[in-house]
Amino acid sequence: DHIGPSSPPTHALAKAPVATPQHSVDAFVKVFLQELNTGQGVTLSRSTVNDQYLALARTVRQYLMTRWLETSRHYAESGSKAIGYLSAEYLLGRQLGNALLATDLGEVAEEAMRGCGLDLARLRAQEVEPGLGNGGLGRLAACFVDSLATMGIPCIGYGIRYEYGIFKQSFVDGRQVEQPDPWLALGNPWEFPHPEASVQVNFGGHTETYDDGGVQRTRWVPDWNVVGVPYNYMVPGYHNGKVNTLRLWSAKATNAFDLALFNSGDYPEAVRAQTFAENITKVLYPEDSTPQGRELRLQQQYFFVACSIRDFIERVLGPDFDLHQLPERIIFQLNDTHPVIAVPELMRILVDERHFEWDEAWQITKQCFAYTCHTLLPEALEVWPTELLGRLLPRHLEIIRRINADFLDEVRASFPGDEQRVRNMSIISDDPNSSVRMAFLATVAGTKVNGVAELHSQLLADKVLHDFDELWPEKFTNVTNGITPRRFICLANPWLSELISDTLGVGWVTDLERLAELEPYAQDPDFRRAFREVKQKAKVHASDILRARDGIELPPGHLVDIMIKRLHEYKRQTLKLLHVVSLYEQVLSGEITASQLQPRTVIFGAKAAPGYWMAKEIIHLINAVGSVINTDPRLEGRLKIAFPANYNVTLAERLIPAADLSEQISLAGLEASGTGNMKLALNGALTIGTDDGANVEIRRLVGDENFFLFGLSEPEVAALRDSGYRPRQYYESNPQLRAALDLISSGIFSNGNREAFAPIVSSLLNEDRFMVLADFQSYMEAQLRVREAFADEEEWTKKAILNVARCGFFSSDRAMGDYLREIWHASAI
Ligand code: F58
Repeated sequence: DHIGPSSPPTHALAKAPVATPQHSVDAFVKVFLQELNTGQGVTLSRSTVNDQYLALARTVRQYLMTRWLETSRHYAESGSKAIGYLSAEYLLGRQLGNALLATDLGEVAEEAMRGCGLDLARLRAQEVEPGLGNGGLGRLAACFVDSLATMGIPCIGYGIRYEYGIFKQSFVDGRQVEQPDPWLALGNPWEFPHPEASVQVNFGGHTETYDDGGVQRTRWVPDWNVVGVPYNYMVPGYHNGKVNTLRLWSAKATNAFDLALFNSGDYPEAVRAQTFAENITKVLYPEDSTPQGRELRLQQQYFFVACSIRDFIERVLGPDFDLHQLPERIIFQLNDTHPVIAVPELMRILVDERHFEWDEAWQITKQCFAYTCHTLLPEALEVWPTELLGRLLPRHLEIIRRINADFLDEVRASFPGDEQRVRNMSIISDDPNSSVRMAFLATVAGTKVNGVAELHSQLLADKVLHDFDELWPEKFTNVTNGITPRRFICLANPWLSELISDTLGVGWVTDLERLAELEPYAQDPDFRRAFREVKQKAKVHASDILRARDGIELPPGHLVDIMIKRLHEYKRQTLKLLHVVSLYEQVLSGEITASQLQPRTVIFGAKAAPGYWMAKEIIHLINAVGSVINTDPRLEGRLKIAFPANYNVTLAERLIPAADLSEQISLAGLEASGTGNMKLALNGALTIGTDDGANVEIRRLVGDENFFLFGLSEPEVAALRDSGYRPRQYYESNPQLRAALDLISSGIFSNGNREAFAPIVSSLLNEDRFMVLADFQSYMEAQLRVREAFADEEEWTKKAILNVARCGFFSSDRAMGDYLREIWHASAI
């Protein structure tokens, strides 16, 4: 079998796939009308926009189909090493535009639709984006599979087909309200279910030993199971005729499971069983950064990983494949710890099912995994209670115990007598309750462990996984994240793309370092004017979108200041807000006049985890401040807050090109990388940021003079924490800060209710875990530098152009190149 959409045909005539339709308007119209008539069962005149969108999507799909089949056949024949990207999240964004871009059908489709009396943009707007991820981690996975397809690397992305993606956010009285995201409700033309390739997944029960012709073996006797149905998605490469596969698993009840109950006459119970099974892939957990140790989540993790490994071994490689050679054919990249249960699963298959010796199985397994860590927050490191693991996956817990025992022997051999170290490094911890530390298991099993930006990788090796770095320094490496220029420049910013292509030719799209050739144009007044026109068009477009979507007006001529990311205290949306409140307070108190304000609109986009109370309070405060300052005539319309609800990939694509200023203001040492920072810089926004995550590398590349640095450095944060941080000191000694906080406490943003935001203020004054108050002064000063720089239009444009020209490094193509060389040891075929 092979890595691809279907099994190979046996009939000779069926060997070659059908031909791709012609790349012409007429051919496109023909396929479109056919899809409308025979696919949707309607005529053009009676069709709805949804009919038209679905037929259009299926039309574009036809142009990819042959390439998909060909790609998978080519990979299978080459027998080369593939990447199995294991990720519980893929935050894909809309598919249609990307497929049109990859196939270069944009203009053909536009004309074809016009010929049918339809508007392509309107049909594109009909697509509901697959929001199968929370934030950066899920979006990174989507960028990576895009790059691998574009580079012609054999890769299967494995994940979960959640029936409900990340919740829809709305605001009621300024507060976040969550609604389910039924993204599949109107039909999904981008997926191909393959129920015939379903996989059974077991849970629960116990283990037993038995005698197998004189050999003592262990087997798992599970007590319930579900079926995983694969849904294949196309991952089109850009203009290269390659289409890779993303395989997402959906849970269904097994027949045996409900039939037994059905026969017993208990029909409702049988249906309940089905619901129970299908619950596993029902919904994406909306927690970012702080995973909750919920049983269903562990079920999801094991479910998709068991399906994926079984699929690769039995369907891609086939039943005759000698698993001794497994490391030559696959490397599974663990996107954070969520898929780490794959490690004991592969051991179980090798030892219990294929009867490998333990040591040999371990040698093989260790070569098949590598681990990427995406956090530094201690509370974000996943741990599973052994009680839960043992109940759900008893055999896996036994295997983990044995891996741990062998590993601790190795630690003792390297550090004799150091039992404290042994306890610190144990995969199974007893503090406070017996639990499995998944990051440790991943580190022990992985050939490599990487962080996602230089600073983050450094801190991982020095702090979070320091003992492991001492034992195996060669395991630790860095791969700085990247973003796909196809979606985040070509699709999101057609105006900038055109300017770049007119200047450099089109090669930059797959070779982003070529943006460096733009550097001399920063000195060219004509180019700068053209560059400003690009920004202006993007602002007008964003403003049209915000008006239609949210009824928000973006005043023309404003500095567009953007903070888009999940709402989390460590990311410090409150620091941004204190800046706005302080400017307002300075006008109210007469310290400055409104006319001294640089006209500016601050755009926030952020979802809070539904259970994260403080994050939701902060959303409420942002909206409350917005509704007061946006209507206070004393500000003369020169300071605005825009907070469109339901920030998602689609909205990101609209906002990013319009940004002048990119807010990357996390407390140093806590943002692993950030990727929004890269998208914004590549679209010509200047960054105001701390020395954190990939900001460090952005600043080094663009130069200090083109970046607004502020705040404590990571070592300064650590020192301040050690010396005993007292936030109230800053409040007491900084009048501007005090006035801003007092204004919030005054009730002005809450109809006189002085208690409304007391929890936020008191948390800042009394604890301030993320040192907002310590960085306030430095942030205000950096914003003054922004104001000054923005006033000089020509100089600002130069800086913006240099940001674009110097950020080619942040392509996910480069990141994939790094993984291939340093971790995967695989290449294009
Ligand atoms: C993010 N992590 C990091 N986690 O915060 C960000 O700095 C980094 O750029 C990005 O990964 C890509 O490396 C992140 O998005 C999650 O969303 C997890 C979801 C599941 C629960 C735990 C957090």
